[in-house]
Amino acid sequence: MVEQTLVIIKPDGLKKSLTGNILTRLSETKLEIIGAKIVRVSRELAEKHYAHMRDKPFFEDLIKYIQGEFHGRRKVMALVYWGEEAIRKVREICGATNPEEADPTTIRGAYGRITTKGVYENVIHASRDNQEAEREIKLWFSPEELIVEVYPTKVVEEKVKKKVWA
Ligand code: IDP
Ligand code: MG
Repeated sequence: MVEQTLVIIKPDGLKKSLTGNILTRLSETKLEIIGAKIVRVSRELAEKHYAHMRDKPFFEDLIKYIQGEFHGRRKVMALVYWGEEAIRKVREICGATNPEEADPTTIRGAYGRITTKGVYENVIHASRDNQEAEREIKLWFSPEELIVEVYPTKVVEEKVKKKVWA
């Protein structure tokens, strides 16, 4: 089945100059990138992204981590990969959530670490299933930012102030 999945290269990945390595690993999947951008993650976006983790004891650290507060880099790279079995293929290359348990040949196994404070700095996020992918892609990307219309869209008329090039 053709699917789409959200990938986020987390602030530790960017700080450690791993972007190239990670994209190279992901290119082994032969999937297509249909959207990509650098994002400064707001508290609101972070909380929505990790809404399912709200009750975890490490929730605050998780929010700080994705916002880049531990790395002095307030940015992440967000990508949408598209193609046959995209979700499984990307999750496989990412490896297990706990970087110490992740297979060393996976992205998390090779580059992740657990800090002495207990934060899993696992370098990359990837959607777990179709439902999560849809929720996350719609949260991080607008339809115009993707070159494939992966979910139904509608046209609305909106009067909004926006910044344009001067
Ligand atoms: P996933 O990223 O492999 O899908 P989730 O369970 O969705 O794993 O957790 C989201 C993120 O929360 C993980 O990527 C990791 O950064 C962090 N996390 C998950 N479990 C733990 C934990 O037990 N301790 C510390 N951080 C955790
Ligand atoms: Mg997850």
